[in-house]
Amino acid sequence: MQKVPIRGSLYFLFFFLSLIPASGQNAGKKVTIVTPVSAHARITFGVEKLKQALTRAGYQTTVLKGTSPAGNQQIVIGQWSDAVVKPLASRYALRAAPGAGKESFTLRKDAQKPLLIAGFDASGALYGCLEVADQINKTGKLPETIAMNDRPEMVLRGTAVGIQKPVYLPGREVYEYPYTPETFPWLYDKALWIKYLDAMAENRYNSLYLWNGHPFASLVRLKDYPYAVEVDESTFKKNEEMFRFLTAEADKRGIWVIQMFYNIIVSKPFAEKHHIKTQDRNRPITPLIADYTRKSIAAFVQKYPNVGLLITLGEAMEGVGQDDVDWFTKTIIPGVKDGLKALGQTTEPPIVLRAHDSDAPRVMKAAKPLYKNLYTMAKYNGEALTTYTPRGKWAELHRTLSNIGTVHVENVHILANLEPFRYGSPDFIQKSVQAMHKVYGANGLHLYPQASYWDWPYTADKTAPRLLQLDRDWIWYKTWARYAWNSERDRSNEVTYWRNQLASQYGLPADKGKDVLEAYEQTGEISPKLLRRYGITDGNRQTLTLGMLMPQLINPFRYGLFTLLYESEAPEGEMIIEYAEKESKHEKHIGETPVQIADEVVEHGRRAVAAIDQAAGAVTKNKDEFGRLKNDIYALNAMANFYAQKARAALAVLKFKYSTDIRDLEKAVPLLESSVDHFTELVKLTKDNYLYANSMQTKQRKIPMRGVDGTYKTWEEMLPVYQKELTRFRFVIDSLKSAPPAAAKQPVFFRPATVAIQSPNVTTYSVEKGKRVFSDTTVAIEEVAPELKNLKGLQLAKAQQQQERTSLTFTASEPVKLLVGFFTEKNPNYLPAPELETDASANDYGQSEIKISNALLLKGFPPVNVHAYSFKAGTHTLNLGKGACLLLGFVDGNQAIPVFDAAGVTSDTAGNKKNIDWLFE
Ligand code: GTR
Repeated sequence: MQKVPIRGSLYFLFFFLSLIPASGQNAGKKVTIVTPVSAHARITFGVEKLKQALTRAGYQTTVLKGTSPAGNQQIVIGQWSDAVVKPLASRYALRAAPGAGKESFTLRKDAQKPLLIAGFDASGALYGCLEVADQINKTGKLPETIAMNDRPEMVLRGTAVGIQKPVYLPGREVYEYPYTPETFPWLYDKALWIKYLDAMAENRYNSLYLWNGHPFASLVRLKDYPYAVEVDESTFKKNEEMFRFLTAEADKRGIWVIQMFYNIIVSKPFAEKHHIKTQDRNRPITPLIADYTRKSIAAFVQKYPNVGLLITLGEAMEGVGQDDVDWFTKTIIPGVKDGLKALGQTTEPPIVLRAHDSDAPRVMKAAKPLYKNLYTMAKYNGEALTTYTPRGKWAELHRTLSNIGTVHVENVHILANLEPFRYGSPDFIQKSVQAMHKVYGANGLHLYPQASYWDWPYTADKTAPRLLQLDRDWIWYKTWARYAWNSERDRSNEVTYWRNQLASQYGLPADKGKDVLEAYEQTGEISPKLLRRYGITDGNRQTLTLGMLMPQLINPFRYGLFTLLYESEAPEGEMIIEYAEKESKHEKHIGETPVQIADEVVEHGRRAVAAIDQAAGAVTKNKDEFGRLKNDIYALNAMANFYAQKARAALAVLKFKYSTDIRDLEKAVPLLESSVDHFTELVKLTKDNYLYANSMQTKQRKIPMRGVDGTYKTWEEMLPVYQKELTRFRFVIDSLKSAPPAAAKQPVFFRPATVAIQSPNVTTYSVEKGKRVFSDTTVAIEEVAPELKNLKGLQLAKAQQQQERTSLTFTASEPVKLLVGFFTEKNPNYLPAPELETDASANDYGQSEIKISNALLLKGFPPVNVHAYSFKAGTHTLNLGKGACLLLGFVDGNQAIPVFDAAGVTSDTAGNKKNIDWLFE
């Protein structure tokens, strides 16, 4: 797999196809298919598909191997270099077209002459066969004449399947899912795999990525670490059999299987034996885990030499840094090479490096001299679909990776803002693929399921039996594949193409097919626009379709706003808070505004509903599914209206923040009421139709509500929260009107807890104005939220924190919470705050959310946000990363830590000047 020098779009040198109208008169007509003597499995597979199409059209087929063609009802199939192909190719005066490359093919038939299907390679010949089979299926007969060259634009066109679950397994951490029939019955379902692989081939996908934390201990046994295997003997055998079956069937269809894994995770029995954790975000590389991993990879490559590897250096490994480089170049690549050496093989399997939570350009620089078959991958729009005009820092990273000279693959990752509704806007997707090429310089696609990634193979629809994603989301797979093959297709032809697809799907006349397309394309704008203009994050800690709380709209920084969403994954524009601030200062607005988006999404919803209603009466096929699609369109319309009204209410409320005029608040009331009405409608539409909104049902889920124990995953559960917000808001307005603003709320002081600290040796300080926070500088507290005043902070050396990770070992006789202060600036000198976008373990101690924003000010430092880490009674070692942070002391574990913004209490310089969240909570 190498980079193809010329793009497919340029390669459409000529294409014409003339077809005599289908006569239905093929019965009894004989066709001979001629293939090379020893044809590649892909060619045999292509021939099989072609034969099926011919038989369906009434032809009698015979397959001959290696015989020269005679007579016109012949199809000759092979690679350009095959002996069977050469004579016919020279009869047509054809050879591989200039620039023809991997996976390319040529079809040629003149009237009364044989049909030639010539591939650059076995995949090309396979795609040639599939193309002819498609033509026969469409027209009911073999074309009389044909002249066509084609090849894909993108080098890698892949889909992902998560061998993961919506919840953690008992006693396990994130991503730790051994391959067993109990956990993944579908993984051993061969018929399901065949169905999936056939659909992939139909869409010309050529790579299948399997995602898992640590697959090796389910698939290989190591001489030096036999105890690391984490499945029983019979499961181990089943896994070997399943993997062999899958890779062989994939290969027939021109598909590479690529196994993904996270670093550094070790198997549970291995961890237990060596008294280490299975994963530890802040663990440095040790010789033991390096040796174990290297040997695991070597054994895997030796056993499955045709399987590629997708590497995630981030997540379970110490953040961005030299460790990433070392791990990739000294453990992973040598592991692959050891495996090849043991096999006596030199063909390097592909290694794809993810730019996730690691400095991929730096790692690639070190790795390129060591290994040839390298690729890079980065998320297209984070864990969402937001824009086809990506820009900023994130686009820079993609371009840097594309410019390395290896192929860069675009990862359409979890679609956290689309779940669980149907999505299939050809227009949005075509433009996105164009952006992948033009803005990012990429030449590969890696596509996640459209929804329910963590719940593969099922969708979230409440049906019995449950629907398969593969069936329900056919249009998702088809659109991306179509444009990955060729993104420069003419829009008006595309409208015709999709109109016909949808008409045939639902047994509709063409014009009604166009209505369905319109409904898809109108709704296709709603979730992307909403997230990029109102959202907190592009990550899957936010479920957009469940709505957002008012404080999340008016004070997004409190919720760990992921600013990259606005800076890189949205067109230039303004957030709700920026818009309001500019309004108050009478400044000019720039780019896409929240007000504009509120109007636009309502209009998209209106048009989508009108379009789907127009088609509804004419549906003759797949009626149940059409009903569900229609319901989704209605749901998206309700959601668009909910957000529009709530955003308008938020702007009115923010106006009050600047004007302090209660009339501004009163204007927000009917808007907020209306948003709750639309949400009530959304509840009605989803209650009997969906099991959940989001497939990740773990503690990483944060927005709109915490997802502890699988709660707050339906609209029904969210409605009372929005109703309560409204009730509170009305009440506060009444109180403001009837009485002057109440005296400031009395702070609730934290109750300090006593623990025995084993290491390091520290002195403590009272968390009060004037006290020194570090042992090696004179920096003292300038301002602090009074709630903290009884706590005893731990004085650490700042310089040491910046050089080594901060580690604390202590014993608590009762449950405790440790309050940790993070500086609110991304800077290598400061310990990064827990970030679920790049670290799925960032909530293991319940620490991911900001408890007190702007809690503390030190001179010359950015404001400090406080997070809380919870511990049971016992002895613990907490490993934080490198960088300065404040350990502000232990609090009684039974005391609830309220979430609030101390800005204003501390100082006006603390970022978000005046807090008005109390209007709603
Ligand atoms: C995280 C996300 C995970 C996973 C991961 C990754 O931020 O929460 O679910 O998708 O990113 O990219 O591997």
